[in-house]
Amino acid sequence: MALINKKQLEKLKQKAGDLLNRSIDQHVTLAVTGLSRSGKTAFITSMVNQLLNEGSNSQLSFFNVVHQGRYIAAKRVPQKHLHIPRFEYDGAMNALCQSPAKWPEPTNGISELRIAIRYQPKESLLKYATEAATLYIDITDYPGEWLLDLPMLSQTYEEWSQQMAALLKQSPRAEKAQSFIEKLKTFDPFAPVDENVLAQLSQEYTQLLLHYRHNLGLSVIQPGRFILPGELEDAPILQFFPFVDFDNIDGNDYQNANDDCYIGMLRARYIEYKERVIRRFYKEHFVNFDRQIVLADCLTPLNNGSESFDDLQNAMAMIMKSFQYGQSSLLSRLFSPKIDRLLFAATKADHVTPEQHHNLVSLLNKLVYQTKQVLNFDTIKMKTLALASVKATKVGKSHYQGKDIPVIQGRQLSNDKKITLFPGTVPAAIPNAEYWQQQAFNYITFAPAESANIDECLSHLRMDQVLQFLLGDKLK
Ligand SMILES: Nc1nc2c(ncn2[C@@H]2O[C@H](COP(=O)(O)OP(=O)(O)OP(=O)(O)O)[C@@H](O)[C@H]2O)c(=O)[nH]1
Ligand SMILES: [Mg+2]
Repeated sequence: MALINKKQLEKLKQKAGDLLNRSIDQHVTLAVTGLSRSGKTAFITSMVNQLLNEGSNSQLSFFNVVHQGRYIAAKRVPQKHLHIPRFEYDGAMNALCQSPAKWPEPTNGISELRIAIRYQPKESLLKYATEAATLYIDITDYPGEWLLDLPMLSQTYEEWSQQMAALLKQSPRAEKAQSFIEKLKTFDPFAPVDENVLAQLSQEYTQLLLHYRHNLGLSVIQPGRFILPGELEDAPILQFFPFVDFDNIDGNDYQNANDDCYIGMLRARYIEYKERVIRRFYKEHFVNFDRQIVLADCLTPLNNGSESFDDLQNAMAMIMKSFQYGQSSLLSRLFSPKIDRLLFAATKADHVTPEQHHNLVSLLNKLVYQTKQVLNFDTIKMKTLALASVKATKVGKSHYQGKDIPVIQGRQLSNDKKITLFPGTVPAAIPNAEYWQQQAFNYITFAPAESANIDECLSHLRMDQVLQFLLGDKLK
């Protein structure tokens, strides 16, 4: 028998190692969502930053692979889908690290980024044959507003219009909606279509939605693509609106209406939107996600008042429907259960003093689990926590009326001045009338801290717990 020399043996070992390495490479598809301004970009930037710069000022004690010294390194690799925009990590980091530091720009639509983590497997049998393994993570950023469209799939145009009309006629939406509603009352739904009129009215409806979201801080916005159109900007598929006067038209005439009259065309576009936009998103993206984090900014609606908070509550219930597998045949046909971990995070927790974090999580729990009795999450592991992706404040104590009270300190975004304050208490449950009368919460927008360095880890709250929950089991 020919003896193999040491060099050949090394080569063979290397080959075996390569083969095994390849076979234990793993993939996770992680989806990050939340309503606009909830903190998605800041979150993904921080997550990628923590992974890339681990070892340089990192604070990841609850991320086991790091804690156990098995984390080797991470790097960005080319993303999976070439037709999806790349997540702008460098732009976001540049903004956070410039002087004065800035928050990353608002984003619009879906984006993607892939990271490869090299690590030492722990109790794997393969441990003797391989030095390291790789976990690939595909991170997708998509607007939470897109999930708010899901209920439309089970509604006809008439049902949806009735529901939207009811919302538009109530406070706080009614005031601004009045002129739009009046216009629709004088509009003949059976007249031949003039595309320009449809475009004009759709534009007015979109302006209303933008006002509700950005000026009134409301969360229930349908159709979600109207305020975040992505690549569909100006496409006729986004040119429809709810007809608010169904009570005054004849049911038979409506059923028989063709696409060449307004109401027929509105119905046709609504149906097209459901098929081509909503259903397509679920088929092309949602079904492929393994893990999901839903970010919620509970503090801004708390600051805005009870109507804004009620709306967040409704929006959360609508978002939960996307994860409600196996309940209705419509949904189970649309996507088979693949997501096995679902994390809900209350963002911007550095806006409140640490002893309020417990209440913040408890409040988020109330929002998430409000419909728990009708949901079946047997196959999904869920968690809620409070985090700050990029910590902008410091915590301290202040002496006030003979007592030490906890305070936070940061630079106010609006005027760049240093401010120290006790922002108020966070209610542990859905706030009651008494809470709103006290107007107990004071939300100040802070500028990011000045000390960030491009190749160091950003300061955060609980990003390590997030990483452990979302990836820990894949890095054993
Ligand atoms: N203090 C603090 N503020 C944060 C944090 N994360 C986000 N913010 C604030 O929230 C704003 C929105 O954050 P983004 O990360 O841009 O939110 P987004 O969900 O990506 O927003 P869109 O892309 O516009 O939908 C930022 O500009 C900050 O003012 C955080 O961890 N701490
Ligand atoms: Mg963004």
